[in-house]
Amino acid sequence: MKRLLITGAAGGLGRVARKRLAHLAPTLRITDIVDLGPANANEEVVQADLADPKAVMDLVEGCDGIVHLGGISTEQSFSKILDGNIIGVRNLYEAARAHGQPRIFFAGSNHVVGFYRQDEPVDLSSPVRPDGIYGVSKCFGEALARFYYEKVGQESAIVRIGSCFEKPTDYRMLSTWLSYNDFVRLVERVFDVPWLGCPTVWGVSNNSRAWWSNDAVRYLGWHPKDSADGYEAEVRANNWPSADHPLARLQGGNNTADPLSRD
Ligand code: NAI
Ligand code: 15L
Repeated sequence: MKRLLITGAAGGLGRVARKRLAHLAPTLRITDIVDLGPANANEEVVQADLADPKAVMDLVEGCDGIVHLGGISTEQSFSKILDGNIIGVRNLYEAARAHGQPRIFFAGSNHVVGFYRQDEPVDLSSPVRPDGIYGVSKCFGEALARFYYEKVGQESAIVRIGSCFEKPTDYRMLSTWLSYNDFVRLVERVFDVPWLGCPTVWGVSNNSRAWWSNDAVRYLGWHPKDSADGYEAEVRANNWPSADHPLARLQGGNNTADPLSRD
């Protein structure tokens, strides 16, 4: 790979990607809607709105891999979600189509299935049950990725990320946590594997409380090494919900209780 594009590079995962994925290509092109500061030696820095089709065309030109982390990552107004997660994703896939179909790591979310109970088995054949407009927008992204695969052979990994933070900080994250190390290893596999196709991957570490299985994507050779288990005592001491709390009952946790977004 000669040039890797990282969108959302100013965000939580984008900062991890910027720092830890530089070995994947001699040049990183990093972008965000907000200022990213000065470029490092191996970087091209571009400030752009994903909702701007011309800007996204220019961003993707010359890239042979894309880690797509940009967009709205929480429940917010529909207009913001429309720009970042719907128009933005469509712009990205159109730009990829125009520029040689670089492989795409698409940051999807567990919130596409947020309304399942935590004791309900969920697999890749389970209907989506998004828990907010944010989750609905990630369903759109998944469907679009799949559509471009079926239609023009665009390869993408649709990664339903659980909770990718420094460490698990609540009861639910003991199931959903994805460590930064495992995230980095997954991105590496997505760009290393000879044939990717368009798999859906649960972005979750090796937590014994995890609800989801990645048996269907063993061919990726991704073996998450970290686990939330070691944090259980700390979480129990600080933040242990009652059994009827959304954090303990539903896969989407507190997002399921967010007010309905109306604008
Ligand atoms: P974040 O909110 O920290 O970063 C997202 C970045 O996208 C921000 O820097 C923001 O400025 C940028 N952005 C927003 N709208 C934009 C637009 N219209 N044009 C260009 N850039 C725009 O989110 P985080 O945690 O880094 O997540 C990265 C991706 O992974 C997001 O797509 C999120 O939905 C997804 N994800 C993250 C999870 C996590 O636990 N961190 C869990 C599930 C999914
Ligand atoms: C997500 O999709 C969000 O982007 C992140 O902020 C967390 O809420 C995460 O899911 C989670 O479910 O913990």
